[in-house]
Amino acid sequence: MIINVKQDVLEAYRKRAEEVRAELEARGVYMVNLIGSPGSGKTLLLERSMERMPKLERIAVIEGDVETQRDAERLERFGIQLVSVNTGGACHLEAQSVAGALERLELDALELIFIENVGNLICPVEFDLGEAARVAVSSVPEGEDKPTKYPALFREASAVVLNKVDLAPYVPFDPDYFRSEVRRLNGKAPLFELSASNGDGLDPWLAWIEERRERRRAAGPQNE
Ligand SMILES: Nc1nc2c(ncn2[C@@H]2O[C@H](COP(=O)(O)OP(=O)(O)OP(=O)(O)O)[C@@H](O)[C@H]2O)c(=O)[nH]1
Ligand SMILES: [Mg+2]
Repeated sequence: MIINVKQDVLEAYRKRAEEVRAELEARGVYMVNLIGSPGSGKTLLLERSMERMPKLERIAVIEGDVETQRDAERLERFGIQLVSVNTGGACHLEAQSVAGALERLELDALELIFIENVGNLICPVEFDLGEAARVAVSSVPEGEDKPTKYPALFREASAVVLNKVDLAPYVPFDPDYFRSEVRRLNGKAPLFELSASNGDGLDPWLAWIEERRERRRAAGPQNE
């Protein structure tokens, strides 16, 4: 007898992701899954965003990393709810571990949850975590061809961030090519070109998040 373990496990993950999504929707909580290469600036984007976002007491971050709590430690100063998930080698998070992280959060207090996925452009893409939005984080020094070479992430994204625009004068990067490739792959996702380092271009990104947080909060039963 052949047992297709992989199929069963993936099916279990998919089911768990749907349960997570339904629970958060019912509670009026908006969850965002950040996916990008190691060093693309996911954590710095979160830091810069936390510096400007209102109602930090209603925000949580789930930090996915292969090892260490380093990224979670960088966010401690904001006093937000934080859970660090070490995958012990795996190159992505899956819905089971996110569900476990949610159990450690005080969900009733929350409106917005960010997941920083493990730095990787490939593995995390096929794992639905139950998020409401998936954000692809790319950056100038990675080169303009990342959407072309890793299309699945960009095709599925709810939004695309192009980070490190402050480095554009110093490294070869063709912004028009990047933009046209994002558009070719994904006609809907907004593209936010910004610098998490100096804060340039951050406002449209923050407005996009806040608009979604507010819409979800207003629809949530806890606020009726
Ligand atoms: N010049 C510049 N550097 C940046 C910018 N954003 C991030 N960095 C730097 O890039 C490096 C990596 O940033 P992180 O925020 O740690 O990247 P990450 O995506 O969280 O990395 P992993 O968690 O390892 O996947 C750090 O040295 C940051 O200071 C930016 O907008 N401009
Ligand atoms: Mg990080």
